[in-house]
Amino acid sequence: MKKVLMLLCVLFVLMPMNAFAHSKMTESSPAENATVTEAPERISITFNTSISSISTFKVVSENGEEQPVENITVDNDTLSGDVTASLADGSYSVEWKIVGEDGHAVEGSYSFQVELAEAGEPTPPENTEGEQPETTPEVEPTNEPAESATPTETADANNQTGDDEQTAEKSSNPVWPYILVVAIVAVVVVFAMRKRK
Ligand SMILES: [Cu+2]
Repeated sequence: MKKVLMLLCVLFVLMPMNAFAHSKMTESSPAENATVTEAPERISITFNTSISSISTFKVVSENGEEQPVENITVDNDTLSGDVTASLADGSYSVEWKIVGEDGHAVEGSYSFQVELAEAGEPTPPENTEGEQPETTPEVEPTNEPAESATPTETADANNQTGDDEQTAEKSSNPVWPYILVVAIVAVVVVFAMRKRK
């Protein structure tokens, strides 16, 4: 009996750390804290593990109004959905609720800003392509334009590197060792109880 107890202790100590590591968000589009100049039509959130298909999210404006999101789908580690309203300027929070690979429900949120291009600025009509003058310095060059252009780009770059990271992490951190340990513990416990009789 003592041996069995000792074995149980050893097994508990050996329990892999990933038993305690819940799924977490790694990437998103729009990116966390990003400022986008076009209303996003689609939002996607990527996690460090695959997630259950019952996972969902909602988009809430800064005054607490929930924005319509349709076609929420889960593709392995990515949760995404279509934003059917054209989001106006402001801050939005994406509140996600998922069930991770380890079966645990996890929730969290992040926010992004929408700052649409100024309404006074006319969009160049597409049919005058050939006639466009080479230089149209209508917008006074300040420091701001560069700033608003960056977030979208960095978001894309992040997404790509994030994908690589995830595949690497997934293969080196599988769930089955944890399941195996739980199975062994169960067998040992049953065995110990039988011996007691
Ligand atoms: Cu967990």
